[in-house]
Amino acid sequence: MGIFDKTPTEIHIKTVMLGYCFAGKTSLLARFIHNRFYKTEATIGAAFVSKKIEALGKRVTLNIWDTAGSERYQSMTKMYYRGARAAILCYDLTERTSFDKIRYWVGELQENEQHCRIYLCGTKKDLIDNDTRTRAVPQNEAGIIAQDLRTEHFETSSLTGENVEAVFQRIGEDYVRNMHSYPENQPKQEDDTQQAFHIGKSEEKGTTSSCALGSCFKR
Ligand SMILES: Nc1nc2c(ncn2[C@@H]2O[C@H](COP(=O)(O)OP(=O)(O)O)[C@@H](O)[C@H]2O)c(=O)[nH]1
Ligand SMILES: [Mg+2]
Repeated sequence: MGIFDKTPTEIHIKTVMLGYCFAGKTSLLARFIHNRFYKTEATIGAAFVSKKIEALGKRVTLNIWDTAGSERYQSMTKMYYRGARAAILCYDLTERTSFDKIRYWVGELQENEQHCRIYLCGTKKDLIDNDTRTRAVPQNEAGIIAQDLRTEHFETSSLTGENVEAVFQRIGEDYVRNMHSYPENQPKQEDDTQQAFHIGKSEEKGTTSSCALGSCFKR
């Protein structure tokens, strides 16, 4: 490895789960982490999980934040978004309301973290495979939104596992491919005004501490 190689030895990607409640966020995460589908209670018991994958020949750790029920209050804490490099924005393919909320979540995200890529994810595909009449969101409509927002679009099933790995794999690959464009991988400057900015930011009024994320609201 040469001195000009700025590739960090450890690659961590903060990923956040976003979307309307019951859209299937926790189930998607449970399928990815435990390769299981929990029919009645999708809780995996934590607001934060971590998994190592390989992407483009590099070991990457996905550090994934789930909402622990706080999405019901719509506005997430700034801490949730800060530093996120990927957002899995879930909507339920059989539930129109969850799809109509997409732009809301995109707005929230863009307001809070400009370096985050969005992965649009239509969940519960198995329900549609069983009965096509349950589809509430046409594929081309979701495709148009995805194009508009410059996001990837996936249709997944946490019940069968269809396409679940693919979402997380893509996150890893996109990050590795674009690694040098992120501020955390830029060469460090001693007199860093950006750092001062960040310190100021963290003391901003209304910023809630990370324990707000940990508090779990059971259904
Ligand atoms: N059939 C089916 N049901 C799902 C799927 N994903 C989630 N669900 C169900 O949808 C409900 C909400 O899922 P959950 O993961 O808790 O959504 P969250 O509120 O966004 O975290 C639960 O009853 C899940 O069992 C799926 O892929 N297929
Ligand atoms: Mg959940």
